[in-house]
Amino acid sequence: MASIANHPARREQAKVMNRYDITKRMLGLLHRDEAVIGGIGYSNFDLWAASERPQGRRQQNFYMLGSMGLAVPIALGVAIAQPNRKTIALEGDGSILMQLGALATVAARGQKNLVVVILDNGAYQITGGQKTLTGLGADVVAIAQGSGLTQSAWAADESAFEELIALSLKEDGPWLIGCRIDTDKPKDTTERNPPRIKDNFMRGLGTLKS
Ligand SMILES: Cc1ncc(C[n+]2csc(CCOP(=O)(O)OP(=O)(O)O)c2C)c(N)n1
Repeated sequence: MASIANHPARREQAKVMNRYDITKRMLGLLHRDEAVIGGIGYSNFDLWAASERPQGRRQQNFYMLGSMGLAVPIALGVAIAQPNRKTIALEGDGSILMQLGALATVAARGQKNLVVVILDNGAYQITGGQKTLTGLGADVVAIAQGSGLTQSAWAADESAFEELIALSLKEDGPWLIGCRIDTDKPKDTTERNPPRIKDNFMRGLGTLKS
């Protein structure tokens, strides 16, 4: 039976995967108009690149262009406002390290419809590849577990990632899935138009009618 307990809790046990590939795999598993929040950095570039979906479903994506560490807080707000919609935050390791308190907040709320995916390349890649602390011993899954997010694990490989995403969409969260990724360039660049991103997202969630 699929269970979080079958997935590793330590970063060294996770295969280094490709951000675009796993983003595409994740989108392929969405089925009920889930909202996806892409954090600053290349997380949202590859979300943009991988989101050529039919029926305008790109509109259910939000792309954070300005500040680090906001994918989880924004996703939490969406999840609270629309409790019947699963909401996924895609966040880089550098960005989540700036906002660790958000993990304990999500845990304390027990936000059932929230899934956090950490894309850990050990670098602030978009600003030049400076090293982050995850390459020096910080383990975001261990930090998440210590913050009270008991349903946290590393994706050992691509098929384990798909299994974890499917599990997180089916069962109550909150969930946190750690993914080690390489430093390949993203496949596209997110459109730099924050008002349009915001309006499209609100239309996708049904909160803006025009
Ligand atoms: C509060 C804040 N500090 C610094 C920056 C500059 N900055 C933008 S993205 C980024 C790196 C993001 O790293 P990570 O989240 O690991 O994503 P990656 O670039 O590796 O995809 C930095 C330092 C910023 N936008 N906001």
